[in-house]
Amino acid sequence: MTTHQELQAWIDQVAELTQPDEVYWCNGSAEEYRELTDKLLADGGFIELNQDTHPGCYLHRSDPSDVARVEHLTFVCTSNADDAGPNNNWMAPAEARAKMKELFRGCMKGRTMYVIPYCMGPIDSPLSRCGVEITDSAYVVVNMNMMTRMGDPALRRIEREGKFIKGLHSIGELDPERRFIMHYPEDLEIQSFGSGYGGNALLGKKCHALRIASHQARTEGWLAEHMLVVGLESPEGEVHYVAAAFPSACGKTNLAMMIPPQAYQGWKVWTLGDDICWMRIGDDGRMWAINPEAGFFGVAPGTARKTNPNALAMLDHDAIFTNVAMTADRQPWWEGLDGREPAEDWKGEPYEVVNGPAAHPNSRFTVRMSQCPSYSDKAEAAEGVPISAIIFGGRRARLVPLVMESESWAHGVLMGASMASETTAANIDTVGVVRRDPMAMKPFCGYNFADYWAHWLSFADASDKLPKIFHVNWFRKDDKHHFMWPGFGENMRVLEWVVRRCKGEVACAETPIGRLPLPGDLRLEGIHVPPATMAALLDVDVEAWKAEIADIGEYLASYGARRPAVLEAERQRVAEALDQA
Ligand code: OXD
Ligand code: MN
Repeated sequence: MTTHQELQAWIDQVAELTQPDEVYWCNGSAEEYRELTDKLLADGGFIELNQDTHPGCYLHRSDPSDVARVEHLTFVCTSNADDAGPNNNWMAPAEARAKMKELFRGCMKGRTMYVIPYCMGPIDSPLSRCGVEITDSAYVVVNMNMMTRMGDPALRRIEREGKFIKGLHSIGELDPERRFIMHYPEDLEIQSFGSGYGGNALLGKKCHALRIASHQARTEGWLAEHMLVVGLESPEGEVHYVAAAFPSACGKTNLAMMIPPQAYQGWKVWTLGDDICWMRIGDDGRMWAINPEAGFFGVAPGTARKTNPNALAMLDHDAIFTNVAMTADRQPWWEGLDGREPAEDWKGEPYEVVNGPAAHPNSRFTVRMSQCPSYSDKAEAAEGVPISAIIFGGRRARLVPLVMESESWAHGVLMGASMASETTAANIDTVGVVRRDPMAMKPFCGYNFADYWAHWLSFADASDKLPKIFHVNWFRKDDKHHFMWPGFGENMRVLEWVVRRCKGEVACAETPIGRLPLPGDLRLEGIHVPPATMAALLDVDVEAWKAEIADIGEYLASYGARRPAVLEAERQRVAEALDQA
């Protein structure tokens, strides 16, 4: 089925090992999508939702033990354990391969083996990279159809280029005891067994576009990041593109589809991606980015008219829902959605409050990016978009100001490397536990974080037109545990300051921890944030920051001798500035 000998040999070898009834090469056509949907409807893999209110929408209920990524069963298998680093689970490649071979042996008997050639990124972009996923799940194929550019055009590119990432997936028996997600970055290969859930099974996403791609990016001189990408268009029609990294549960999808508030009449926010960004320095010295994905695999609960009207608008046709609840008239439902009532919960039981949430908290929607009302016309651009600013952020009830700009690229890398988020404790009286999640890549960096920071730092000398780096915190709370900043669309006010800084239009306050807005430079008309609250949001508590910087020092030191000296020197520079403040 292909002129690519290595690919054909691999397919033959996998078929011999896994023993499927048939091998099917996916072409990515609309007809194929319809046939697979019919098959899923016939065998119970899909439940038809109300086709009058939600044409082309289907519900998939996963095994109740298979509803999330499994970090403890996810391994990076490098020849040398130190290359995977303390940030990853490691297994020797030979041991991992032997273990997986036994799991895969005969696992596709009675099943179809689907071969999915796919391209991460616009099909004609030099920044894109291709892969082939082999899977025994039709649910995976239809999801990959929305999430990637898959089928014949991708296969032609693979045949032309020669190089592709090998991903082998089987749902196995969905037994949590026989479940592993293995990555072999040195061989550009992924093996996943025993899960049908998104991040474990749609191998183009976290496995390829982050874990393997981060390794590939290091060897090829680019960056594969866990970042959303948006375009911010001013009333004058000038667009600035921003890439932003936040750990889970910090509103990345909402920010990616933000609608500017009333006071920002004439401004537009354009969505390019909500999860992953690949960037490289272009011939002009600027950083150019693409979103390798073609769809959204978003968390459904909390998606509401108030938080994300654009997401709601794209979810009433041609979408796959996984583990959401259903109304009596078979419309999808999740917590936060008003105007409808759940009748069946995510397990298919009659909904009872005592059984917990109706939709699983990690229930998802899969939808093509082009269905988003704020979809950018640059999302398919082969050259990508030029990035003006990189934003890091976390959920911090205390200490971290609403926004700050780094002094330099190295300082920005320190801001990213020391990023942290608080666990969202059920008891609002407990300050959440602060967990470091550098660049929001803790579960996704396919190699040693120390080497990853060194790779980030290496860009400093590569160009004098790099994006400016910022850090934001939408989640500060006052003594009464109320959020101090309104968030959501109002974050536009912070983004405007970021853009104005990039354009050199506005001055700033120099502080030991970075550059902060001067009073009055954040536009506040139309919202009520009292001056004392605003001052607190932009305050630098020197003593508390000394403790934070010491804690960051301990964290970086846990990476031992591989921790880049430049990063530690930068940390000491900030520590000394605090001592002198
Ligand atoms: C995701 C995640 O699913 O980051 O995107 O966990
Ligand atoms: Mn993510």
